[in-house]
Amino acid sequence: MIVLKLGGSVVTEKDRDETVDGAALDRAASAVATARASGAVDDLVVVHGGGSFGHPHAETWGASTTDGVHDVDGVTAIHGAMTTLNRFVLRALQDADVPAVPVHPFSAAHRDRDGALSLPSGQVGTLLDEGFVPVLHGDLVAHAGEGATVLSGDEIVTSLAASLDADRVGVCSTVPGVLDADDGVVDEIRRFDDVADVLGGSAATDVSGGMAGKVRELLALGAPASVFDLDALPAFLDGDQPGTTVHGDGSGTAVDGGH
Ligand code: IP8
Repeated sequence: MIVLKLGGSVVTEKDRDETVDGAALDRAASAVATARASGAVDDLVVVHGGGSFGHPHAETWGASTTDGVHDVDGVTAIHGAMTTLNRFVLRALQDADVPAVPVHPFSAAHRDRDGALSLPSGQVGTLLDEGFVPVLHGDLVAHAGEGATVLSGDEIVTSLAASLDADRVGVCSTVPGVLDADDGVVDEIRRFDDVADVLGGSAATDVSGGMAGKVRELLALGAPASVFDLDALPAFLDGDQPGTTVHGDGSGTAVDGGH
C-alpha cells in the first residue's frame, strides 16, 4: 500500500488565493492513472495539502496546528476551502479514470489536550479493500481545549502510513527533494540533526511547519518515505526512490527539532 501526498503548492497556485494549478493537477492525476493501469500501483491513498485554499484562511483566523479557532465562521471558511480544493482533486483523478472518493478528516479525527492526534483508519482501509482510492486532505480537527486546529496533510500521511502499515510513502513537493546548503538534493536522511542546519531547525514557513515539519513527521515512520517533485512522480509510482529518501525509526512520534 502506498500513501501519496500531493503538496498544496503543487496542486494550487500558492500566490493566488483559491486557485488550482490545473495543469499540475492533471499531470499528477495522469501519473496515478498510468501507474494503476500498468499494475505498478495497486492500493493507493492520496492526501493533499492546503496551498492557496487552506493556508490563507488559516492565517486570517489565526489557526495553526497548536492555536485553535472557536468561531464557527472561521471553521466554515477553513474547512470549506479545503473541501472545495478536494472536489477539484477528485474531479481530476476521476476524469483520468481513477476511482477517487473523498474522506474529510474534520468529520473523523480529534486531538486531545496534549495535541496528540487520533485519526481512525477503518473507513480508509475499507474503501481500499473495496477498490477505491481514498483522497484525504489537510483540514481542521477538533482539539480539546482549543476549538479546532489545523491538521496538516503530513500528519495525516504519517498517521495513516502507520495505522494501515504502508509499504511506501511519497511526498510530491515543488522541490526535487530536501535541499542542502548548495541547493543539491540530499539523498538520504536518517536523523533530523543531519539536516537541521539547512532546514532552519523548527522555524515554520507555513502554518504547519514547512519542510522541517515534513521531515520530522517522516522520521517517525516505519516505511521509507521519498520527497520529490512532480517530474519524478511517475518514477516514484513505478517503484523507484527519487529525490530524498527519509528512513524513519518507526517510533510513530515526530522528533522534536530541539531548536
Ligand atoms: O498544506 C494544511 O495542510 P498542509 C491544511 O498539508 C490547512 O499543511 C487547513 C491549512
